[in-house]
Amino acid sequence: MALREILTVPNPVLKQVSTPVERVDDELRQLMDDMLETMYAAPGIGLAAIQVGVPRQVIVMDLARQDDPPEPRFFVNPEILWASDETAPYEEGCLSVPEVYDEVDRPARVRLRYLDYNGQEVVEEAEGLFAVCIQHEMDHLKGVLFIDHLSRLKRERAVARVRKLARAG
Ligand code: K1U
Ligand code: ZN
Repeated sequence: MALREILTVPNPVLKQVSTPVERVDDELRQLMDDMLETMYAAPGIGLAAIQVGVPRQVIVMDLARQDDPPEPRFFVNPEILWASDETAPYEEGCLSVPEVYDEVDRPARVRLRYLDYNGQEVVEEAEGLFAVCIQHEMDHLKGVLFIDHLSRLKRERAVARVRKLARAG
C-alpha cells in the first residue's frame, strides 16, 4: 500500500467527471487499498479517486467510531436508484477543501447500487452519516465539491482560505 497526494482546490482536476470502471481487478484493488490508507492517514471518513488524481468511479469510506474496529467500505461505479424527498442538513468537510466546514442539505435517505471490493453487485439503503457521505463522494465523481452547494461568496472565501493555507505551507 502507498500514500497518495490529496489534491486541494482550486486544482482543476477536481472538476473532472470520472468514468466507470470496466473491471474490478488486482490493479483496481491496489488503487482502493492506497486510497484507504491515504484516507486513514488524512484522517477522513471518505475519499473519491479523483481526489488522488484518478478520474475513475471509485470511493472508499469508513464510518466506524474511533474506538471501534475499522469497517472499510469500497464503492465502484455507484448509482443512486432512489432519493427521499425529505432532506437533512449536515455540517460537511472535505479533505480537498481543508479546514472549511459548512452546512449542506441533501436527501435524508438514498438507495444505491454499486460493485464492492470483489466486483459483486450490492443494492442497499443509506441514511444518516452514510447517506451524507456517499452523496458527498458521488458528487466528487461528477466534479462537484460541497462548496459548490454554498453561495458564491462562501465558495470564493473557502478557496481563498485554502490557497492561503497552501502558501503558508
Ligand atoms: O474529502 C472527502 O470527501 C472526505 C470527507 C468526507 C465527508 C465528511 C463529512 C461530511 C461529508 C463527507 C472527510 O472525511 S472530511 C474529514 C472528516 O469528516 C473527519 C475527519 C476525522 C474524523 C472524523 C471526521
Ligand atoms: Zn470531499
